Amino acid sequence: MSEMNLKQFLKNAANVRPSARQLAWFDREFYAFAHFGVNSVTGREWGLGNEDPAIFNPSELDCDEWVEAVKSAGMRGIILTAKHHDGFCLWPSKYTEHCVKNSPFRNGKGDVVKELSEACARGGIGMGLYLSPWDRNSKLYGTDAYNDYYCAQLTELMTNYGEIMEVWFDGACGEGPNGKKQVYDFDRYIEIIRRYQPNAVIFNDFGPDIRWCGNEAGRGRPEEWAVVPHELCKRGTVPQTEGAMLAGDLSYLINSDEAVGNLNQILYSKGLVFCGSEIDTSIRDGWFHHPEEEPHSLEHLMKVYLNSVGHNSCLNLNIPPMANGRFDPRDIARLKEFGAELKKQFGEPIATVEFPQPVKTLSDTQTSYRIELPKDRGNKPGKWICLEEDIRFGQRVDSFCVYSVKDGVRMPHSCTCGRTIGHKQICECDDWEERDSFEIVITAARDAAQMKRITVY
Ligand code: FUL
Repeated sequence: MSEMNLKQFLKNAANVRPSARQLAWFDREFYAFAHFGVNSVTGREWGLGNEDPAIFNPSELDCDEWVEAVKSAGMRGIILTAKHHDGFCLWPSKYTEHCVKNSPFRNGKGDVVKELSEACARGGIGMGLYLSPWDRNSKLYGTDAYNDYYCAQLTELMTNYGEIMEVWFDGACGEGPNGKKQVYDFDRYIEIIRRYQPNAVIFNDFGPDIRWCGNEAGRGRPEEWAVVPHELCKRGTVPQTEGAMLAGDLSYLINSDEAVGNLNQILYSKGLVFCGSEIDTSIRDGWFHHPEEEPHSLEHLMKVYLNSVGHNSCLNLNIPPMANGRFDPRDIARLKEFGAELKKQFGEPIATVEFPQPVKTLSDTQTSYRIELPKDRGNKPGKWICLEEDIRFGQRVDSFCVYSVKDGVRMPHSCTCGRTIGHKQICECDDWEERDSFEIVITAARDAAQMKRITVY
C-alpha cells in the first residue's frame, strides 16, 4: 500500500461510526446481569434440563430491592436470564410447560420478567434479557423445529415487556436428544429483535452490536478498539471495504490478544465494523448464587471497573439472586460500598473541559490539549485523568501521553501514557501536587482527534 493509500485507509477506519443504539449503550457504561432460575435452588451452574418446576418458589422475590441495590453502585440496568441452558422459563411461556406456570411461585401465576420490567421502569433503569439458545429441556433441540420454538419465545419476550435495552445471546451450544448440535438461526433471531425492539443492542460473541471481550474474569485489554475487522464480528454491518487484502479467521483474537482492532489486524481485514466490547463477570465466583461463596473485594471490583468502563468497554456485573428471590445481603453491602467508592473517586471533578480544542498542532493527527487545575483544590493533585473521544465521529486516537505542567513548563517525563481512548479511558497519574495543569499529547491518530471531554478527578 502506498503512503497515500495508507493515509486514506486509516481515515476510513477512523470514520467507521456507531449506530444510535450503540452510542446509547456505550453511555450506559455499567449495568447488571442477574443469573436466576432453577440453578439458584439446586446450586448447579449448568442445569440438566430435567429439574422439576416444583422446586422453583422464590416467595420473597423483590425486584425493587434488586433495582435499588444495583442503582446504589451506579448501574443503569439489569439483564435477566429469562431462560438459561436448563430451559426453565421465568415467564409463563405459551410454548412450554417447563416454566413458572407449573411452579408454586405465586401459585403458578408468577412472572419474574414482568416483575423485573415493572421494577426497572419504577426505578428508571433499563431491562435486558438473556434467552439461552442452548436448551437442555426442549425435545426439539437439535432439529429445525427448535429454531421456530426459540423464535416464538423470543417474540413473547420482545412484545410483552416494554422497552428492552439489550438482548444477550450466549454462544454455548450442546447436543440435543438426537445427538446433534443445534444450528442456531441467528439471522432470524436478530430480525425479530430489530422488528420489535429497534433500540435494543444485541450481544453475541461476534456482534452485531456489541461483542464479548473474550474472558469472564473482568480483564480488559490495554488496546481496545471499537472498530474491528469484520471477520471478528461477522454479524456487524460493514460500511466500507477499503484495504481488503486477506480475510483470515481472526476469531482467535478474542481470548488471547492484548489488542483488538490495531493496525496489524485491520490492514489484513476485508472490512471494518463498529462493535464495542462488553466485559461480563460476576461479583462472586459463580454465575448463579451459591451460599458458600463470598462477593469479591472492593479492590477487585475497582480494578474490574477501571479495566472495563475505564478501558473503552462496558461492564456487565452479575449479581445472582438467592433461591428465595432476594439479593444476598453481602452483595447488597458490597454494591453500596462500591457505589460510595466510585462516588469518592469520580463523583466530583477537580476540572473538566467539554469539547476541548487543541492548544498545539504538530500535524492534523498529532495535537495536544491543556486542562488547567484550579488553585484552590486543597491538597488534591489530580489522580485520575478521564479522556473521552467524541465517538459519534468514530474512534481515532492510537496513542497518547499525559504530562504535568508547572508555570507553563512541561515536565520531562510523562505521568501516564496509553494507546486507545474511544468512549472512555481512565488513566491514573502520579500524585505530584506542584502541577498547575495537564497537557494531553495525542502522539498518533488515524484522523484528526475529536475529543468530547477531559476530566480530572
Ligand atoms: C456462559 C454460560 O455458559 C454461563 O453459564 C453464563 O451464563 C455466562 C454468562 O455465559 O457462556
